[in-house]
Amino acid sequence: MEINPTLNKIISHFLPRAEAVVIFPITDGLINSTYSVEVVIETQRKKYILQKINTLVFQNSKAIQSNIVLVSRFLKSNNYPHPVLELCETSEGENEINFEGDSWRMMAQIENSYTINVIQNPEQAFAVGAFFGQFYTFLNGIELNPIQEVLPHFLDTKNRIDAFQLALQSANSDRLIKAQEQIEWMVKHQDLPQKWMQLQQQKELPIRLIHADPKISNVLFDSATNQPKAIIDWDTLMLGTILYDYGDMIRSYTNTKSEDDPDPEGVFNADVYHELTNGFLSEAGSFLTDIELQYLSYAPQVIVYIQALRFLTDYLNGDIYYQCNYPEQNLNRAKNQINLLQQILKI
Ligand code: GN1
Ligand code: MG
Repeated sequence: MEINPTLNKIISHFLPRAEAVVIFPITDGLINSTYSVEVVIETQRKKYILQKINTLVFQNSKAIQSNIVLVSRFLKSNNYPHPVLELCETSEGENEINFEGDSWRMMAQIENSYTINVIQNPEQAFAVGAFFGQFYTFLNGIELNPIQEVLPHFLDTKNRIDAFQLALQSANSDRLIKAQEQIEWMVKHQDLPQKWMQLQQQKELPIRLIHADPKISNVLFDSATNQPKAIIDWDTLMLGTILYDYGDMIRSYTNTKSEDDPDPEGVFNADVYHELTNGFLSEAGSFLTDIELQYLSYAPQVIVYIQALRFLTDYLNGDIYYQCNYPEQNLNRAKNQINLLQQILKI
């Protein structure tokens, strides 16, 4: 295999004695650029993940690596029974390098595993819900102060709504026309996140360490047992309400279609909704407080609404945030989220 010389140079900063033998891109993520790398070190073959961090999104990327190291250490020292992320270090002890203006990092690949983009059945939803519940149970004791803020305003709903309003004002007429139906739907339902914003402003929900991107493609499954094996993509580890994560799990796992499929037919799996919730509560139910339980079913509505708003905003802005493979992908993503939300609102 022809190895890209630039990637090879970057790899050599982390693994000076390794020879890269196989490199291919992994295109699931919407933000960073990711590669699977197989190297030979002396006679041993080993697999890694190499990533170029999107520094337009993650302006303080060093904070990400610092959080990952803290959380990995904490989980290991508390005997968390699953693999954690292990970042590579350069000879200077850095977990990230700057190469020609870009930030790169590498980590060991968690082998004998695979990812999926759609949950296969309600039992699997229960298993993943419980797996995340266990992750939060272990994270419960971590000291929150040293966790750095990676994405200011990420959870700030008002900020998302303001960004949408701005996009409406600056979008070109072609996109405004194509997205008219979705814009109208979002505006008509603008009261939906109001209570959530009030809870945020009044700081009523407990602050915990959350993953903030628990979508299904961020779970590795074991190739032998087909059970959840590891949670990946810790870039958005941050302090916030656990209801955000629960809502995002419902958003991602109940969706029977890919995130850019605009077809409303059968988009929502209600059995997955219930089993995911049962699985999550089987582990996290013991520490959730009354107010968290009170707003549990409200969270998915808000999180899906906000995700639809984010995709629509990016479409109106000309696709500057999410990676797109074809022109109307962000609009299709927004349609998919709205279709899903229409069903979630009937629950
Ligand atoms: C982005 O690219 P990925 O999988 O890390 C986004 C999430 C969205 C998700 C939607 C930092 O996640 O917030 O929910 O796309 N991450 C960021 O698929 O914006
Ligand atoms: Mg992510």
